[in-house]
Amino acid sequence: MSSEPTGVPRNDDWSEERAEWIDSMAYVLEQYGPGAAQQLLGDLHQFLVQRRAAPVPVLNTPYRNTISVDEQPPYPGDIDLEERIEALIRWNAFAMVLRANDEEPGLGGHIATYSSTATLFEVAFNHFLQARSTEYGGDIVYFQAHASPGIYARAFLEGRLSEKELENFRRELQPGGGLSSYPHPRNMPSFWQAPTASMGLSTVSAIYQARFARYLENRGLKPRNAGKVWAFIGDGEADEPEVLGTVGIAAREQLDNLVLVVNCNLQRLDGPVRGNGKIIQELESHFLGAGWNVIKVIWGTPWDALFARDTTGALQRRMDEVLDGDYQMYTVLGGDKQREHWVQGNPELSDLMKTLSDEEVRTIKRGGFDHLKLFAAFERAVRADGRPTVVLCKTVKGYGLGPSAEGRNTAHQKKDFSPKERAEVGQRFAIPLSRPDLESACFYRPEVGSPELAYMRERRESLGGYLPQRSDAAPALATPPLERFESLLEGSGDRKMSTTMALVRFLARLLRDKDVGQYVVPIVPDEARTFGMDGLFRQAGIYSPQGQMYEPVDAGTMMPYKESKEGQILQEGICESGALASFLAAGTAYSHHGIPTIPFYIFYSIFGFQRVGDLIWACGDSLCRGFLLGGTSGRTTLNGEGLQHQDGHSHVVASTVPNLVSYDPAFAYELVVIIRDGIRRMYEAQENIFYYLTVTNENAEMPAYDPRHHDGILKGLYRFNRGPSGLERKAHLLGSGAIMYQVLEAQAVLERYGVSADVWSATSYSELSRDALACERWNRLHPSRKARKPYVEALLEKERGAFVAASDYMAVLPQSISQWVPGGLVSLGTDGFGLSESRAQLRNHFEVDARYIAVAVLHRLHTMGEMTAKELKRAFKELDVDPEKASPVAS
Ligand SMILES: Cc1ncc(C[n+]2csc(CCOP(=O)(O)OP(=O)(O)O)c2C)c(N)n1
Ligand SMILES: [Mg+2]
Repeated sequence: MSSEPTGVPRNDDWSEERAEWIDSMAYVLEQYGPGAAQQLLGDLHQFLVQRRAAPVPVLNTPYRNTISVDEQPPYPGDIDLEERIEALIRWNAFAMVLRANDEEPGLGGHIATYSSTATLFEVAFNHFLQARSTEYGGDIVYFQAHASPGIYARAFLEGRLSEKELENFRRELQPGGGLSSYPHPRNMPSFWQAPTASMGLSTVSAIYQARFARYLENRGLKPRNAGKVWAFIGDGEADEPEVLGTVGIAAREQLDNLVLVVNCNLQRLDGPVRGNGKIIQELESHFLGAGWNVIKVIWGTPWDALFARDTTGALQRRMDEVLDGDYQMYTVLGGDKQREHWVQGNPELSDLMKTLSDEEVRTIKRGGFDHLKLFAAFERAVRADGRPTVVLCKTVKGYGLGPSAEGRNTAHQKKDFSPKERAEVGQRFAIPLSRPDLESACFYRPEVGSPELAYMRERRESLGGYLPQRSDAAPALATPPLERFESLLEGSGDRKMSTTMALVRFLARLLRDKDVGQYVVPIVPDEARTFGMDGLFRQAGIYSPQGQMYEPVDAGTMMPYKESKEGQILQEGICESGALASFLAAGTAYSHHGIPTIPFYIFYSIFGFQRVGDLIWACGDSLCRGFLLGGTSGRTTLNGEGLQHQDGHSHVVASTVPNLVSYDPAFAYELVVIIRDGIRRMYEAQENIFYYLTVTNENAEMPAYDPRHHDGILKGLYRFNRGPSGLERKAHLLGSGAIMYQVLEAQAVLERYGVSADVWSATSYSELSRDALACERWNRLHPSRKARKPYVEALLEKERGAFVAASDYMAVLPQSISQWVPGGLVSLGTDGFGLSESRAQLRNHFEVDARYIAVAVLHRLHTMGEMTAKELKRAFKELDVDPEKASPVAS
């Protein structure tokens, strides 16, 4: 393992000496074994290190299979039968994509990915992937999304999907049900375990799933009954930062329950992944560097004999130097041309390859289509001890689909197979259908009881049942009653606290709760101190599979940094993707393990939706449960941190996730009521929803809980207090989050202008507008029935006066309920980029402080004819509102 040596003598003066060294090494190897040889090399390396002459390590092994022929275990299955089964699956997968497009052109669908990865899947399905049982924890499998037709075709042969369902691939609204394009648990909740269609996310998700399984075991919530996480990904996909960016933790935490299989067909959608290089070698060095086991499956069995005769290493050298772009070319060349390119006039190579006919050269298999090689690799991977394993399998994109697809740059999207090509593919797979049936891509399933179906069934039974298969059987939890959180409900008196502080106290209490405490999983990405959560370190401990092998620097303090094997807090470091993947793992443990863990992931709110929004979308798809908590939220409430920290839009994005319920509470008791009800809905009633709540770091006196507000808090709006009586003008102020305190101040200001303003706490605009839209829809579709009334409309319809809303989020958020507010709603928000300033200055800048709220009311009253222009002008002056001030949106 060395880089290009420098200063090497040019002549061969020292060739004898070199030979002697090699001889000595050979002797040591023979006499004392490989361990001794490695030790000797290590000693030499140390010697060079001391002389500052150590070689730069290169983390690559030669371009050949990691597992040698003599290490290969015997194959436990019937390869002929497995190949026959694979051919049937390949055909049906092919037919599924073609038929969908014959019926409805433009439906899309991909066949080249599955064609490349079919044997990988089949070896895994027949011998490795295990379903959950009483004895075994069960494997969680992430399948390459674009290979889904193959998974469906297998389930069809297994009798788990009907022909009708196959016909309705990508037509999910058809009678009898259809099949989703890609793995989507939400759309096929008893089938798919995990979504994978957004590339890169499956790797980070799989890594953190594997880690979370260990967490559950270490905490005693799950028996140590094994269970692996398998992720099959593409080689092009490996360029996504979520892939290589998160592999470190897998090695650090010794996740030997994780197997990542990369289908290295050397192509992505447009063309080669690394035409000028070698993706397998590149990935090998990344993963070796990160501390993984790396198993390369490059060449098929027919090459073994050639390697055995390659005593000088000429063949290996050629394999090492040929680029992926060339290898791709070989897949489309005839045997003679391939040989020519391969040999390149080298007599040694030419001699070596003489034993193979041109046809043999052409059809010689890559490792990813060789059962023996794949079995050996997977078998080693599942035996791994102390490290995660990546298996890098060399394949061909579009394999078996004929010359118009195989290895072509256009393979990924290829669907336009002529009748002749269809028949050829069918014949290649020996499908016993008539030519017209092959041309119309009919499905084919052998008789029940046929050797193929019997074998498949026997294999799956021996592995615990069919996969993929998703379960949602988990025990329902008893929701803790509100009284358990009394101290947070009774108000803070004249002490001030923030909603973040309230949240932390709530969590501290919840962690001790007899009904749900052990299931709580606090997750934080290196921000616990920011949120004042460091007190929880000692109470709950930070999870670390190694425990704490050092004495923390703050050991003698009240809040030491306490790491522990049984620790409950997941401290993710600065990795929002990883933290969100932990949330996803903890929020789906009810499904994967039957254990209803409740994740509370608290993060800088701006680094949530816009940073890892796609993972949050995947949470929605995964039917994940739990609480996302946007900390230090509010564009003007987080003051000093500036433009890239101040979030005034996460609630707008949150409203785009259909099964996400979001709130922007102002008071501690609202937070308690909302979270408690969330636990009830998700963990007692087992609804497939999850929550997003923002909390702020502005301290304020927290009012006491009035039980009459309970339902209003949850529905999104309730009257917090009434304005003074006896005034001639009326207004209604809707406030949320920290801006509620500006609203309360504005209430007092307005009194001076003869306006009695009621204050309403708007905990959730998105819940209000979802309810209203649902009512409208129902009314539209049922014109002859008694119309339903949106909650917000029913609540406000009898009120009169000016309605003004103010929040720390974009104006569009309150605007979403305007049409159900009498006379419409004037909405003030924080549109525009944030900047560093004091809270007061920021609220002036964004025009959401008490003065601007009051002015908005007065202006609205003026347009309603209840205030003269002169009075309004005077108010502007008194409240020091500059009409020519620059707009915060543009400045
Ligand atoms: C985040 C993301 N970006 C882009 C795509 C579109 N896309 C789907 S498959 C594909 C190419 C996949 O190449 P590779 O990972 O090598 O898999 P292969 O099909 O070659 O096995 C692309 C770009 C996607 N699904 N997700
Ligand atoms: Mg690829």
